Amino acid sequence: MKTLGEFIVEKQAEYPGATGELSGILSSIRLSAKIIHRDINRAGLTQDILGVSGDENIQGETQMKLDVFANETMKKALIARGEVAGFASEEDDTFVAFDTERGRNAKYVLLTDPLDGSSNIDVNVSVGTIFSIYKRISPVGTPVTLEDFLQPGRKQVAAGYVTYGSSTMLVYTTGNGVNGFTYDPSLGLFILSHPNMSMPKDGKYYSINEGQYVTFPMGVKKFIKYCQEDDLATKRPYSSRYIGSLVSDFHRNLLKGGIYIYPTSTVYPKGKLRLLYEGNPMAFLAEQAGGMATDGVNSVLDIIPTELHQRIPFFVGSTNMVEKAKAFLLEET
Ligand code: AHM
Ligand code: MG
Repeated sequence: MKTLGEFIVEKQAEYPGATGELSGILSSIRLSAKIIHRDINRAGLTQDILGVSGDENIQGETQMKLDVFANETMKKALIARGEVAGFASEEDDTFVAFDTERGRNAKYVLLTDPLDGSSNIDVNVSVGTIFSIYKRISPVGTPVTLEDFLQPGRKQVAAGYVTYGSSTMLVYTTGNGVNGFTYDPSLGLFILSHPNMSMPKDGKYYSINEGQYVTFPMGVKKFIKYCQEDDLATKRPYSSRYIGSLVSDFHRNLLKGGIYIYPTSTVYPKGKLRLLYEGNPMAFLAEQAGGMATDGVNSVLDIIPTELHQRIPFFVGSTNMVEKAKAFLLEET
């Protein structure tokens, strides 16, 4: 039985020059995950957690109380430990530079969607936390700048998510495979339960908000029809599964094989999901597990970001399914 803490120490020892900063960040994320887990589990018992906060985020989306709480939890855990130089979140207007001596001298920045799938909170359905870590570009010793956050996903040093589902799991990569840890609340420990996770090349699930069908581009409509057709060789029809929480849908597809899609639509002409907080970390995990992620044309990890809250169309999952979806899109252009 190996704990996340032991695993982090073991991995750090494989890099003799490592300063332990990345390990420190992962420990802060582990702590945030435990706090968010605790509060989500009690959500039905307290009005402090359920419902809307009364505010909107920069993208005009209603913030839930738990969105705000999870964002503050992540920020505080990282500030308290002084492990990162800066922080950017889906819930904040702009990035935060941790302008203390420790912050200025830190090497990494962290980006997060602190509570993904917030529409699920009030109905007791799974939600998640997503994180993405880069080495800063600006000189150590100075406050971080916007360019530190606008790096292509290919440059990520680590990325992962926490899924608060029937059990809570933390899944992450540092570019050397993907490992999953299940939380044992009685011990307060994450235990390595899913070493070297690998996404099946073919899957049986497609995850998309089909209620929005009429708003989708023709290539996506045709791919949905393809998923529904009978074919023995490819084991179609595939089953439709859509939780409405990227983390949970991705997690199922990672384990069982499948594709998650949030395309462009007449409602979201640029797509809904955010490149930096959702697209890049999930794309990094997918590729590390043998899957793939595209915006329909390019690999998500190769996109050069131009703004913090940039949105993209997102296709992620089992390689053969994503390739097939891409082919349908290409045919229609
Ligand atoms: P959020 O980060 O504000 O929760 O939004 C992202 C979520 C994804 O997790 C989920 O797959 C999608 O938005 C659901 O959107 P929709 O209700 O339009 O299908
Ligand atoms: Mg999200």
